[in-house]
Amino acid sequence: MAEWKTITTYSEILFERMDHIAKITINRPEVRNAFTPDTIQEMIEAFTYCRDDESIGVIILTGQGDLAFCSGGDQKVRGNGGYVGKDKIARLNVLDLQRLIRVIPKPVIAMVRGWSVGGGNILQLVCDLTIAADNAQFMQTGPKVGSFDAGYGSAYLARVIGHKKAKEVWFLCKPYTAQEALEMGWINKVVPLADVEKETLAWCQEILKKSPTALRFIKAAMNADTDGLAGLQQIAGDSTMLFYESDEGKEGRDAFVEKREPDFDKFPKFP
Ligand code: S0N
Repeated sequence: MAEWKTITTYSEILFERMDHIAKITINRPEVRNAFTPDTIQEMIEAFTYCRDDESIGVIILTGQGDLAFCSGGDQKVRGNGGYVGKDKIARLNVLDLQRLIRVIPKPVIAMVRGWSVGGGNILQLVCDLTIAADNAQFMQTGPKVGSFDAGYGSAYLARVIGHKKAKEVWFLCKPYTAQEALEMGWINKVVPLADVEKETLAWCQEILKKSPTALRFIKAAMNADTDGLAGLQQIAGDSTMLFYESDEGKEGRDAFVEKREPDFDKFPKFP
């Protein structure tokens, strides 16, 4: 088994790395890795670290133990306007985390063992890829427990598995096996429970051999198709980043700083 090293110690998640791979583990197995606003805040901090660290190329999101990836929002801390953490403010900050996973310009892989339920299953959905153990089960419970995700959890789910299936998932609230989820295109691969981390790491190693800029643009392009102007903003920002690195981009900056007219004539006008 791989040697993981702690990056930062948190109270509700584990945050580790191995070379260029980061792993974020929801660490509340006693409640099937249900999340509180504090769990989410810790995950936001860990994902932000991964985004900023140039040496991290791929991120794994998982849950502690074999019984659950995540069982969604912790119903025992659900207040009247959201989930209540240490600061006593009712929040739905999992929505901020969903956006962060979408915009982080590096592949994020959900590694699912056991239950993937409710808001936890939406986190799995918004990850770029999902590798599941053969004991994984996928389920939405919102209409049973008085909640729903009408954003990525519904509209994006319909894009991924189709409208009829997405409605079935939400209207019936029944569990689907890993094999059924695979057949729906909800996840990428099913492997025996004992092999799930080995397989996930093998996918990470393959991804790490690829051009990070190419991966960044592919992820942004696929998200732009579903995220409207926010998706366009992401891919436009990525293009600006590349342009800033070019001699043509630098000429504009340098001319301003040197108080002279820019000389853009020397740059090719490609067809
Ligand atoms: C996960 C299930 C199927 C596991 O069943 P199993 O293995 O039989 O275990 P249990 O005995 O049921 O559970 C073991 C212990 O864990 C506690 N527990 C489990 N899940 C939760 C939970 N979500 N919150 C709090 N505690 C949980 C059990 O209570 C038990 O502890 P004890 O023995 O002490 O009672 C099964 O447990 C299950 O069905 N769990 C509930 C799943 C669920 O309904 N989740 C919530 C769904 N809703 C959301 O997630 C909303 C998310 C959200 O925040 C949101 C907000 C706005 C917009 C979008 C979203 C979004 O969806 O993302």
